[in-house]
Amino acid sequence: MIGKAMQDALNEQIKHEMGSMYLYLSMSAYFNAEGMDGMAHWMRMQAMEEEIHAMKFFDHIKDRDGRVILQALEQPKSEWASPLDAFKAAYEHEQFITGKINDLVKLSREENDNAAFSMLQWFVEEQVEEEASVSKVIQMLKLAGDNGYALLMIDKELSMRQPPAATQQPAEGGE
Ligand code: OFO
Repeated sequence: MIGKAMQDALNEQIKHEMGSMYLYLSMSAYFNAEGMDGMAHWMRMQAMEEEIHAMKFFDHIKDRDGRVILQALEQPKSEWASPLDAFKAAYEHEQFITGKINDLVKLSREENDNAAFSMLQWFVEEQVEEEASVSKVIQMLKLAGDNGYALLMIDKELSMRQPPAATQQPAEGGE
């Protein structure tokens, strides 16, 4: 069974992951409004990935006979100055989330919670990828600058992003 301190911390992390989902969905809506449908698609795929992250924490609590308590989400920002500004904000947000994952790893060590520690290693790796993928887009946007044609090329490339693989979970009790 999961301990109270870890349960509370993971419930908090569900909020952060759903907060990420909400933020990226808001960025997706912003890009749609700006006519950047490829960037909007990229952010929508990212939002789907964040929901999967939240559900990994949800299932970890559930599978260890803990209790999931969902928390209120804040209204995300809805406007950014430019595509670069939005992706920079996404990068900063991912650094914030990396800090939260590191805090959870620290707690798992303090609590001698090997199950949580093991589960969190996936997130440690994932955060490296999360930061790298946003950073790559920032680099491209910096190179493009105000060049409209280059921005449209980036938009086209980001429209190719595939949906996350783990979008299907087996039904409760089934395989
Ligand atoms: Fe869940 O990794 Fe981004 O926030």
